[in-house]
Amino acid sequence: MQPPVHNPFANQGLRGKGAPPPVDFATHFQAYRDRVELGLDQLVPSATTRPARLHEAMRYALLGGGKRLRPVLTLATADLFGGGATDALPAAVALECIHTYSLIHDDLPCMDNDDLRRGRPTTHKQFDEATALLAGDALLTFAFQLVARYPANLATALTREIADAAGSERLIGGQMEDLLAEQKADATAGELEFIHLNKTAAMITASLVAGGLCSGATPAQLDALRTTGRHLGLAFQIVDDILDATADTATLGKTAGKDVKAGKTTYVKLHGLEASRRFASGLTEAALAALAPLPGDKTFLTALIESLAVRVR
Ligand code: GRG
Repeated sequence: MQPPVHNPFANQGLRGKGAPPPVDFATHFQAYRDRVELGLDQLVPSATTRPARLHEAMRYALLGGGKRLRPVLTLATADLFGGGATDALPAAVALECIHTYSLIHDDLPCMDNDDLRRGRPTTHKQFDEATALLAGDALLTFAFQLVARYPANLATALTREIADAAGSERLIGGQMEDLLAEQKADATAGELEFIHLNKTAAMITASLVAGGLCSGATPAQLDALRTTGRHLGLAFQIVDDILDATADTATLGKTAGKDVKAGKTTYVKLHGLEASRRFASGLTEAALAALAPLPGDKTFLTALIESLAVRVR
């Protein structure tokens, strides 16, 4: 029998019915992040679970920093619809597990071959390639073990949404086209949009929709979340391209300037810095417009979406 969905946060005040206390954005964001960190720590198997080396590597990759954007989007969206009896935390943790698996695999020598992630050695540098590969596989699989603990209808809906986002036509498909695009001198704007919509926006969209599903959002509200995610995801990736071209490695916690060095087609290469900044700003506005008709207090989500357009890492 599956263990019930555990909620270690029942008395922390940021979930369930009732408006969150009127706190400033940074405090609110940190409170969500603290819930995510605790959820990751408690829900993911301990480092001593056999085989310890595998679980150590999973936890090394997961618990070593990161903005936690996707799980925070899930929790904040669930709260938008009033939270309720279902805890969105396991879904949020599942999304971070899949995101982290994709980072581990992206950093491998056969893909981006990177030494630095989240300000620390990449998982294959800290452990070894085979362990990193397996840790990524295990995180992807664990995400669905977590989702399977929800009641059947919700588990099915979450599985469909998250598996679609992470699958061969979205996250993995975007990564495949990204690798193929690297082999030619110039990708077109259309190819670039396909890559970013799938490699980046799909998981961001699934994070929003998962929060809506946990809180019983209607099909129309889920559609609004999908539109928000599409615009937000594209804006996020354009800002990522801008940061790769303009920020330094220490600030980013990952190798800066890689796209330029690899001659990779990015928004910055195709359109220039100024136009890229305008695109990111226009897409941020579009994300906010799609969010606007949804019920609930949107102060936090609005501020989060706005903050991503001006982020520095
Ligand atoms: C290997 C299937 C597979 C996919 C890899 C995640 C990814 C796809 C590639 C990493 C490179 C990249 C630029 C991806 C686009 C999405 C993105 C900007 C990821 C980084 O997300 P952040 O900034 O990272 O939220 P943190 O570390 O803060 O969680």
